[in-house]
Amino acid sequence: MIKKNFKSLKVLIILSILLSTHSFSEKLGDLTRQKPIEKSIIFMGKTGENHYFKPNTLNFTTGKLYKLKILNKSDSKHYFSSNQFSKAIYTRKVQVLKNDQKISEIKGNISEIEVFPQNTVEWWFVPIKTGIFNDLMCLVKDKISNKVHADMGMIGTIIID
Ligand SMILES: [Cu+2]
Repeated sequence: MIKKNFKSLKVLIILSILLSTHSFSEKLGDLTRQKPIEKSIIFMGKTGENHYFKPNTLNFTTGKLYKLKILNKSDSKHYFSSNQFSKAIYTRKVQVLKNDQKISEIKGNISEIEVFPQNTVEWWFVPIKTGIFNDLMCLVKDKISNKVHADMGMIGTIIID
């Protein structure tokens, strides 16, 4: 009789542990209100010579909140444009900065962002889908070479795992 009670107590303990971890994993709350992980991408290059993303590969993980700083340190305007990436994330907001001060917040779905020379924009988002996206590019036309920036090297890859 005592042995049997011990056995059922064991089963009860194991069950309660399983149930508590199960309910914990279902209560992640508001994913857009986590502490953001900061990442940066810089628009580089010189009109007539080259244009590129630094780095040209970005890595993210689903379910985490990211603050991606997009900095334009070149002499031309550029686009951060990846159709596949924009469909694999949930955007919390885009913040526009001026002299390191916030001057605007944009909310809603964002498909691409253009940043003008010497300016910075922050894209706050949570990746919701995994994938390797090779369509990061800028299609602005170079005023001297007449080629689009993507053909002059401004392409990149975004990996979400
Ligand atoms: Cu460009």
